[in-house]
Amino acid sequence: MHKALILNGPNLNLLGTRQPEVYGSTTLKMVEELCFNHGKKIGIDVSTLQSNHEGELIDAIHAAKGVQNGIILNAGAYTHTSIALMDAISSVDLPVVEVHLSNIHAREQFRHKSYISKVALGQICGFGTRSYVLALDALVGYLDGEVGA
Ligand code: CA2
Repeated sequence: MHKALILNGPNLNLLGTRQPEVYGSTTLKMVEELCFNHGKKIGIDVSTLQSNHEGELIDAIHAAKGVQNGIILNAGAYTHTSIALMDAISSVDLPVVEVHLSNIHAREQFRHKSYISKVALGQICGFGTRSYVLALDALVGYLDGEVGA
């Protein structure tokens, strides 16, 4: 059975409580449940972590090495700023699927740049909570060696 860490960054603990017009009304707990359930269906054991602290996210990426087979990462606003997170991903030999609820390319210019994309397997954005489900499918496809994944 594959193993994946779903890692969520700053402010994502507020999901479902504010700005529903941008991020929807599903809470982070509900998103995590969705991922546990979808993971069971497609053969991947899901663990979750959310942190508002860059260093904790980096520690979680380091700790995933040798334990997880991949990471689904929504780094929140650190996506657009954090060379440290990018370097952490490069330092562990793990496939990372970058996820965003919103379509960052259709939003403000400062959200168009992603440091995570430079070291990620790929990016999924704009599908709300479904972005996480699509990311799990993509990761399992990659781990199973599907052509094109
Ligand atoms: O669309 C995404 O998933 C983002 O990663 C969300 C980040 C944003 O900075 C990125 O540009 C795109 C923001 C997360 C804040 O989440 C909140 C959720 C509900 C209420 C307030 C903030």
